Amino acid sequence: MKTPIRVAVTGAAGQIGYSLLFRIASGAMFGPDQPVILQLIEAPIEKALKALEGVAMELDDCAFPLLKGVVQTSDPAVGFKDANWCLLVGAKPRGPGMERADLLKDNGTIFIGQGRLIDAVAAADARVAVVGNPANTNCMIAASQAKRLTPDRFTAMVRLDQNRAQTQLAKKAGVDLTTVKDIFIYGNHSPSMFPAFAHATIGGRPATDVITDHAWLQGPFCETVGKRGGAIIAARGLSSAASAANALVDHVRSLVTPGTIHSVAVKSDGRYGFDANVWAGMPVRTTTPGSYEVITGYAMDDFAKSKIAATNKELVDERAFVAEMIK
Ligand code: NAX
Repeated sequence: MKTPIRVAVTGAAGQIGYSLLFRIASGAMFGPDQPVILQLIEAPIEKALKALEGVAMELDDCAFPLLKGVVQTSDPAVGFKDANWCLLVGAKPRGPGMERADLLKDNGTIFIGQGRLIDAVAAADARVAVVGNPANTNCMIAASQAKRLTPDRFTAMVRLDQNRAQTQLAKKAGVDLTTVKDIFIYGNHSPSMFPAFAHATIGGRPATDVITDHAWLQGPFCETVGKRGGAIIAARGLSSAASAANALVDHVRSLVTPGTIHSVAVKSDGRYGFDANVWAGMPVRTTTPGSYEVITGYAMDDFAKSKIAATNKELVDERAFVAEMIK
């Protein structure tokens, strides 16, 4: 039996948490022979902590063979202690009439604290995956506080966008979605993101040869993927949760599986036209479990360049809003 890995999850009693924890405990994230200890962190709010108790009871009731312990806490110093993976799902939602700048600052405060604590108490091999929005900038903020853990340990999730894009291409082409490969998300996890269809393949052929309606690719396809979160809220009355949890399972599973090529928001070093030091979605190849290299060399045409410039501008603007906080 392998040594259990410790997985800290913030926002554990929230919507995404409720879909996510059972998948982790069942082995979907780290594999069928990897035991886990869940370290569940909630905001210090009575209702949230009570709900967390209920979630922990349900985890018990599943009798998952791989689940070797559950910690429930509102103290992140306890929750992140010795964690090998820190999944930062909890965040303050945007309230009615709230300005984006205020949302960025409120969440900035949370992610500064969490970044510092993770750096101080998490395991030496700790990896961090940020889901709570604005995910890219929250990730940058958390990483900015780390002295021990290098910036490559901090990733933000754009996998839900990749999964959405893959399905949309398959539906348009009328093919099984497993035949759609190499569709990567560039930039921010927001409607400005760019799903780079020109590099995708369908059944081994360029997606742009299979889908000849290029106006659809440039227009409705990009828009549908970018605004899918809003469409789900409009239909369900709640934001994406099961699909977001599933995407986080995919994000981490891909990051622990060498050879996998997938979209991850990582620290930019200026590649693909992104400003250095923003966290931007781009294609990576997992090298060793938890580590990756950015795939370089995808050529961008004028359309792609203009989309990347727009999403990069949004990331740079977000960074400007929180610049004072992360000095
Ligand atoms: P919920 O509001 O259902 O749950 C969030 C939970 O986080 C709550 O239980 C809350 O008490 C807790 N929380 C808040 N601050 C906390 C803190 N400082 N420490 C620990 N826990 C804290 O939201 P849910 O639907 O689960 O979504 C969570 C986050 O994911 C949101 O920020 C959401 O915008 C974001 N999303 C990101 C996606 C992505 O692809 N990157 C897609 C889905 C989702 O919209």
